[in-house]
Amino acid sequence: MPFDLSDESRYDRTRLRQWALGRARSAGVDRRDLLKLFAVGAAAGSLGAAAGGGTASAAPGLPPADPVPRTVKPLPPELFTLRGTNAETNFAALRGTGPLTPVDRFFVRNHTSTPRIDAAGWRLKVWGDGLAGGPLELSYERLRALRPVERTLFIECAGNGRSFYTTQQGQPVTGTAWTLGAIGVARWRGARLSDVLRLAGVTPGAVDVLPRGLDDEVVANGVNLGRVRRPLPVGKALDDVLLAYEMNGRPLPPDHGGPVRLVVPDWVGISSIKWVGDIEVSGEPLYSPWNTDLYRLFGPEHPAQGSAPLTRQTLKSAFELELGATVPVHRTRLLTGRSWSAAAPVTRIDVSTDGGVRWRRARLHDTPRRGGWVRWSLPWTPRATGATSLLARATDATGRTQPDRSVHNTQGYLFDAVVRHPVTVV
Ligand SMILES: Nc1nc2c(c(=O)[nH]1)N[C@H]1C(S)=C(S)[C@@H](COP(=O)(O)O)O[C@H]1N2
Ligand SMILES: [Mo]
Repeated sequence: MPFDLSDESRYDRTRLRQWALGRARSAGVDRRDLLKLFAVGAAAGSLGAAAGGGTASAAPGLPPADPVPRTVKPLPPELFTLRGTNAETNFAALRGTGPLTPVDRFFVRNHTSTPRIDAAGWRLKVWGDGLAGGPLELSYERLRALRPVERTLFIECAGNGRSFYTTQQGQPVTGTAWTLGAIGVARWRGARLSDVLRLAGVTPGAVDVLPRGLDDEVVANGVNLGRVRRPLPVGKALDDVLLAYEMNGRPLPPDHGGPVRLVVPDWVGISSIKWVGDIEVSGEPLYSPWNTDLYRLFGPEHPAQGSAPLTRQTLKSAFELELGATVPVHRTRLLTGRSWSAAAPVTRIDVSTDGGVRWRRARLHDTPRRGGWVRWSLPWTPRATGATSLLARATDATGRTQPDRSVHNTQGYLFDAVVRHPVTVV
């Protein structure tokens, strides 16, 4: 292998250099189109909103209709908050549920809409110049016949918590205005991507692996970005990535990528391509909009040409309570919540019920484990009426603690600061 791209910081540096030199090949989108798109995107405000509604056409002369989620499962308002083509899990609806997010309340992030794909007719095609031979085609049955693995892992959108850049830090960002519910934890069962790549004859010269979804092409501001796809460095692809066909013990449901999706542990949600139809294995670096202009960090606090493509998620905490909840004074209630980190198990959660003056340690309800979250609780008896903020601050086994402020980026990714959760005591 020319570079060891399994080392994330090494990967970042290598890729940055390749961008600077303009060496990475554009996978299907003209570079000038992308530049045009992002010029338009900046003027129009949010690419996230535009990309979401891009395929919904309106009558000539009329503004496009507001996009809505087009899912198979119902999205009742008790469980979800709808945001464009997406549905955010209401954290309050997780109260009393176990360590896995039930499928009926797992968030949905769709660039367009959920396709219906029949498992019996589905094929996975693995192809490209990073293979020793010709393409490999696998049926659902053949994939299921490979050695299965099961893992409990979260999938979290890179933009989870984005709205707090604006509401808490006063900073503008583009994209879906998630609060903290663009995350879910599930038990995934599937084949190892590494087994499939070896079966396909991956060579030592392979550099990037590009899975592509079978959902509709994404059109944003009149530019067709093609199907959703984002290259993975071959080191990650051969390490711990799953081709999942079950979620929480049942066949993978349509809204979460059924019949088969990638699950890329710890990495930003966009890596975990749903409804995967083909995988290109390339001997040279690959581009897609999702690793060039999207899912990188831009802004004054980042390198002039932007950061390297995002890899790992960050560290967060959320209360299982509505934002702006009303709670009765002098009555003891059990505050509950969840914390998670992509770097290491979360080992400690400190909670403040007075806007951050005093802190108490919460009780953990799960054994801290990498890739999952821990549930925690703390009793609280409000003593005075009025507005206050609840804060939860997680620390993981690497010693990393949620900061008071997140470093801003224009697209609002990787929010990691302690959220000030407003409540009113009456
Ligand atoms: N094919 C395809 N894969 C996709 C997406 C998509 O729109 N199409 N969205 C991505 C994003 S941005 C996220 S955060 C996760 C969301 O997974 P979920 O909808 O199962 O929660 O899927 C990723 N995989
Ligand atoms: Mo995402």
